Amino acid sequence: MKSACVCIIGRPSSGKSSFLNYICGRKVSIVTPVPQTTRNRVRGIYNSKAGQLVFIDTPGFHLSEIKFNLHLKGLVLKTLRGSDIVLYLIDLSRPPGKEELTLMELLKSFRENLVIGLNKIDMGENYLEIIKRQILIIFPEARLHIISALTGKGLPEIIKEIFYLAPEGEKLYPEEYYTDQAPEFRIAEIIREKAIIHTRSEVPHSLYVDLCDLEMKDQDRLLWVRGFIYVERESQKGILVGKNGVKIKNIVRESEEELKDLFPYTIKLDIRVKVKPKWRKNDNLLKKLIS
Ligand SMILES: Nc1nc2c(ncn2[C@@H]2O[C@H](COP(=O)(O)OP(=O)(O)O)[C@@H](O)[C@H]2O)c(=O)[nH]1
Ligand SMILES: [Mg+2]
Repeated sequence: MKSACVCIIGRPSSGKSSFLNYICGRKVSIVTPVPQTTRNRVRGIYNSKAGQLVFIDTPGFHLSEIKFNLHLKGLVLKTLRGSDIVLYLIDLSRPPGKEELTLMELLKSFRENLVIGLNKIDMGENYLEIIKRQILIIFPEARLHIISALTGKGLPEIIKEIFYLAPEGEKLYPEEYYTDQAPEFRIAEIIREKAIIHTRSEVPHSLYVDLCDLEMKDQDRLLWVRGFIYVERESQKGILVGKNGVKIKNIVRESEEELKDLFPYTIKLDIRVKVKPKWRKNDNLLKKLIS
């Protein structure tokens, strides 16, 4: 029996959360077209006859000195150090650039336990050769896999490779688990995903969701949830609420719809939008949100 903690690392939008969801067969980590969506270490659990892999999704590795991003980067480094295996995902649809090279340098010291996934092959091979060449300079014996987290191509092979590297060990979680996240966190994340999908430019990064009240009713058939979406400015609140409250209503409706698939009980949401100026500069709040 094998068991390992696998840290998924890569630039923003390389497909880390998509990979995790495909492997777990369910949405464990939210996915949007907006880079820098993942703010936490989200664990997804994969069980098979060979053993158990606990994948840890991380925020995208992004070069930036903004306080918010420094918190995210700190979290990535901490997760890397605590893992048995590193799964490094590279986006094949974009040229590698400076950020990718910095990341490769950083991963040098993890080369013994590194598996590399060249993701989004379904979008074409434009950068495949350039990226391969660059990897082979830094990691001459790289364990390379060409994959698609969208179609599932190459995923059985990469899982096999990860098991090959995994140490012998007992399962860390019961077999029926596919994530270790509390319902409250998962509900807040689904709401955040819908809010991000419905807004653009600076709004997605300026919002966070805080649930203040969860109450089980109807003999465990209905969970009633009250909470807030916080933004930084009045103008952003206006965008999220929409004309006659249409947008926030849609966000709530779509969230409730998706939550049906994730929980065995119905979830009713009562969500208001509130302004909290400059929350992204508040260290204590960042520590709570980015963990
Ligand atoms: N075509 C294609 N799109 C993908 C693939 N993997 C991820 N994406 C898309 O890339 C975007 C970012 O994905 P996400 O998983 O959130 O990336 P993360 O920031 O690394 O977690 C989303 O729009 C995904 O649907 C893939 O294999 N093929
Ligand atoms: Mg992500």
